[in-house]
Amino acid sequence: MIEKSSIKIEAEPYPFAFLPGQCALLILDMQRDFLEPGGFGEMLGNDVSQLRKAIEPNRQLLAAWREAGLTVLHAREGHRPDLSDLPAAKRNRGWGKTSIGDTGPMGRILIRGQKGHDIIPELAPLPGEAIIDKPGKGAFHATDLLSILRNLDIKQMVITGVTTEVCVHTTLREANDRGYDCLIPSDCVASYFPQFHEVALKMVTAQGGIFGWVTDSARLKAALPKKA
Ligand code: TIU
Repeated sequence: MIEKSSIKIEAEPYPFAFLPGQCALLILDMQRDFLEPGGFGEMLGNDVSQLRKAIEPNRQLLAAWREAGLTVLHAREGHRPDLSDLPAAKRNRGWGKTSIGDTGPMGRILIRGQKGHDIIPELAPLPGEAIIDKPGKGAFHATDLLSILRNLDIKQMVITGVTTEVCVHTTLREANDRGYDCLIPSDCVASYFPQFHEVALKMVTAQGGIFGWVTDSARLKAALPKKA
C-alpha cells in the first residue's frame, strides 16, 4: 500500500514512496582506515580512490538531509580494544600478515578510539546524531540499531557508505528481513572493485526489487522537504 503522505522518488525498479518523517539516512563505515590514503585499506593493496568518489555526494546529501531536519544515523566498523568482540574467524580470514587489532598506519586497526577508526572529517557526525558501533559487516548484528529504529518510529532507510558489496549489502539484507524498505543512492556507495559495485546494485533491483530500490543523490535531494 502506498501511503498518501509519501513523496515519489524516481528509482529502479520502480518509484520509491518516500516518507521523510519515517526515513533515516544511515551512512555506513566512511572511516579513515577504509578511505584515506595511508590507511589500512590502502595498505592491503586497495585503490582508495574508488571509495573516495562517494565522499562528495555523501557530503552534499548529508547537508541536505540535515537541512530538512530528518534523522541521520552513522555506523562504524570496529572492535573493543581487548578484542573480546572479534570472532577468530574474522581476525584470521583474509587480512594478510597485519590484522584487526594490530598496529597499522593510523593506530590499531579497526579498534574503537583509534584514528583510523574515525569517520572521515568530511562526514563527521554532529552531536545528537546516533553512531552505531558495529563489530560485523551488517549494522544490525550485535548493535542497538533495531531498537533505535523502533524508538524513532523509522520505517524506511536510505543506506549509503562503503563498501557496496560488503557492509552496504549485508546491512541492506538485514534490514529487509526486519521489514525495512531501503533506498540506495548509487553515487553515495562505492567499492574497491567497480565490477562488484555495479553487480551489487543490480542485485538490489533485480527480481522486482528483491532487496530494495536504487536511485541517485540528485533525485533524492530534489525530493527532500523544505524545513518548516
Ligand atoms: N565496511 C565494509 O564494507 N568493510 C569491509 O571490510 N569492506 C571490504 O570491502 N573489505
